[in-house]
Amino acid sequence: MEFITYEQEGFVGVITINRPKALNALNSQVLDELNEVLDTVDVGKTRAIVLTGAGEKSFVAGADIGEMSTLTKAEGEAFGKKGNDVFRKLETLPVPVIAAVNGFALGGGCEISMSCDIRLCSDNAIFGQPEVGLGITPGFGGTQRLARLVSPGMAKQLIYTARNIKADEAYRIGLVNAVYSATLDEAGNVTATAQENLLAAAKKMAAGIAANAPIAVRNCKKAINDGLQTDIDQAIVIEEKLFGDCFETEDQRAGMGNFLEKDKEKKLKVVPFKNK
Ligand code: DAK
Repeated sequence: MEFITYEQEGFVGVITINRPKALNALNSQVLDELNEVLDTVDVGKTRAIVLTGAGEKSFVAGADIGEMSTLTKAEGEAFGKKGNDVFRKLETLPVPVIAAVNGFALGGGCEISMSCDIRLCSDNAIFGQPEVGLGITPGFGGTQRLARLVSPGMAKQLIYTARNIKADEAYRIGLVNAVYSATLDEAGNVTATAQENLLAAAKKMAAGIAANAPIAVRNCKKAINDGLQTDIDQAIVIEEKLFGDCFETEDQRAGMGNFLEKDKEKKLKVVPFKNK
């Protein structure tokens, strides 16, 4: 692949979008490669994924404006579908995905981060949906996911004004869960950059998720995602079913057994993670 790298670090997969010439903007090839890499993730061996962009300046600077500029109506719809299909695949992947947002997350960049389960960012991150300034609407789910993630009023403000926001404001409105800065020594020298701290934190969080029962984590993701699409009565039924399914796993027996035996040494992470 030319623009996507995938590394497996234990139970954690790291996907990096690497198209430095265009600040990691999403063209058709990047979307195709992302689609392919998501298809090859071994969800038996991978319990959490970190998605990031290469370089310190940009996570993803949007959909590729050059490629979009000449699209016809039909081609525009096809491009939108290509992106939406990949983003939906990411959103419904059976393992949690953490977006480590390093720098610009504009348009499609903000949208891909919103398809992930959790967003962390470096203090130079800039979020925004600049599409109306380009004469288009957000086309990779931005109108839908931003309104669900923050509030309809705040989403409308950001989308209608096309105003970019910095990391601290993204944190304030709940778009990101945490912001990471560089670490300095006493003399003021940088000992770890914001991006290094961000990636370390994202991988640590992913490893923490990976240490829990994977089927239970997977079921939680499905319960939250599916439940949010429906009314509370149906949502509770979705949860009941997925909760019940956990009682057919070794993890549930071992996890509760360890607690009842007061066996603190035998943490859940050392038991085999699989269905009965
Ligand atoms: N597309 C293509 N190239 C891009 C790009 C992008 N989105 N963003 C940056 N680049 C390229 C620049 O053209 C430049 O290339 P060269 O000139 O060096 O060849 C290189 O990356 C470095 O960028 P700059 O020189 O501009 O760097 P600066 O530091 O000065 O500025 C910036 C960084 C991120 C503020 C600026 O590059 C910028 O404003 N970029 C565009 C950001 C943007 O507007 N992104 C949103 C795109 S709209 C739909 C489907 C999808 C979408 C909508 C509808 N349907 C089919 C319905 C999605 C829309 C979007 O994402």
